[in-house]
Amino acid sequence: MSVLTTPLTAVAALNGADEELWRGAAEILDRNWSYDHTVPSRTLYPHHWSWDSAFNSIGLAQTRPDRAWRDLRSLFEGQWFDGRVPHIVFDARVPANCYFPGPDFWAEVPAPDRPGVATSGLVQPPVHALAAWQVFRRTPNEAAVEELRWLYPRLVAQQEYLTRFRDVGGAGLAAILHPWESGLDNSPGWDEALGDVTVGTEILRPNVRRDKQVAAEDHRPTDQDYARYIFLAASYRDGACQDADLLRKHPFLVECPSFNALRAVAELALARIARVVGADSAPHRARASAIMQVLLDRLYDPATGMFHTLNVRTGQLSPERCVNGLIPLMLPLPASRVAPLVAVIQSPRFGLTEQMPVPSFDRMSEKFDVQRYWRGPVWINANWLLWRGLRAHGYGQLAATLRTAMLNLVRRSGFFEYFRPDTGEGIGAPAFSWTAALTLDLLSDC
Ligand code: 2M8
Repeated sequence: MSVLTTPLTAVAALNGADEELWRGAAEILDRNWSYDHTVPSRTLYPHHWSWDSAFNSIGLAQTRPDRAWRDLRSLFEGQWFDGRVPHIVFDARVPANCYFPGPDFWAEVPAPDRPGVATSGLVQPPVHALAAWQVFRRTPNEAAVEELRWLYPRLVAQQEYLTRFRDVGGAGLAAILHPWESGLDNSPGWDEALGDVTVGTEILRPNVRRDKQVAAEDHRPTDQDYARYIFLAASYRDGACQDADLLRKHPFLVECPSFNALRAVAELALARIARVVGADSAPHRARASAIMQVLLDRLYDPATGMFHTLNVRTGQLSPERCVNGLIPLMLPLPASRVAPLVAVIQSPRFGLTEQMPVPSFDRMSEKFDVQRYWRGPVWINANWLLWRGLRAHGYGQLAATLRTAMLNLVRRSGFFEYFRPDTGEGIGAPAFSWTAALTLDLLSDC
C-alpha cells in the first residue's frame, strides 16, 4: 500500500496544514523503509539502528502497524545470546563503503555469542519496551498480542544484560562504555571522561569518515572526537566485546542519566506488557523503583536542579547541563525533584517557547554550539521524551507548548535530523525517520 492510500482515520480531526504534515511524515517513513526495517536516513545512516527502530515503530504504528512490528522484530533478530541488543544491525545488501565503522570493522570480533547477522557490539538506550507498548496500544488486536508474546522474553533479556554486565559502578546503574551507546554522541557531558582517552587523529585513515562526505563537516563531531570513538570501539571489539573487568581495561565508563531513566521506563512498560502476555508484572515495577532511587541518590545534583553524568572511573559528576539530565522527568519522581527540573526546562539555559523546543545543551555555557550535533541543536526525540514526562507529571499546559514548538519547527523547517536552536534551520540529514515518526505520534495526539 503506498503512503497516499494509507488510511487517515487516526487523523480525521486534522486541519488541512496538519494533514499535509501528516502525509509528508508518512511518505518519509515509506521512502526510508528497507525490506524489513526503517533506515534513519538514506544518505547518512543506511543500516538499522537500535533506538531509532523504537522511535520509528511508534510512528509506523500510525500508518503501518505491520511494519512497526516488523521493524522491532528484525532488530531483535540481531540480539546477541547474552541479551544485548546491538546498536546497529547491518544490512548485508548495503555496499561496505556506505557507513563507517561498518560490518567489516565489527566482523573482527572473535565472539561466539553472536547471532548469524552482522551487528555492532555496542548497545543504545533501551526504548524498545516503551515502543512495543505504544504500538500495541494503537492497535491492540490478537496479532499484536502475538507480537508482544514474541518480544517480551527478548525485552527482558535486554534489560538483564544491562543489569548483569553493565553495572560497573556496582550501585545499580548501567554504565555505557562508548558515547555512541548514549545516542547523544558528542554531548559535552562526556568531555571530561573522554579526556582520559588519549589518541591522535592519525588513527583515522584518510577519507574514512563517510559522514563528512554526506553531511556538513561543522554539523558533525570533530576528527578528535571521532578518533576517540574509533579507538574506544576498536578496543572493546578487540576484547571480544566482553564486559568482564571493564574498569581495569576500558578507559571510558560513565553512568548516563537518560540511558538509566529509559532503562527504568522500560521496566514500567514491561510491567504493562507482562499483564497482556500473562507474566508477573511486580518484579518489573520493583526494578523500575530501584533504578529510579539510585538515579536520585547518585546522579541528581540539588545545586543545579537536574541530573548529571557520572564518571565511573573518578566517581565525579560532570558539571555540564545536558538534555540527558532532564529526561529522568519521564519517571514518577517525587514532586521535590520534578519542580526544579521543570524550572530548568523553562529557564534561560534551556528556554522552551512555542517557537523553540528544548536544545540538547545549556544555552548559557561557553561550549554551546548551535550547529554541532548533540552540543546545542534541538532534537525531536529528546523533546518527545520530555513531552511525555511533562504530561505524566500533570504539566499539561507546558507539554502543550512543547508539542506546539516541535510541530512548528518541523512545519517551518522540514523533517531534519536536528535543528539550529537560534534560527530553527534544519541541519544534519534531511528526511530523517524519527523526526517524521514522532511527528505522526504528536499529530495523532490532537
Ligand atoms: C547518530 O549516531 C551514529 C552512531 O551510532 C553516528 O553518528 O554515526 C546519533 O544521533 C544516534 O543517536 C542515532 O541513533 C544514529 C542514527 O540515527 O546517529
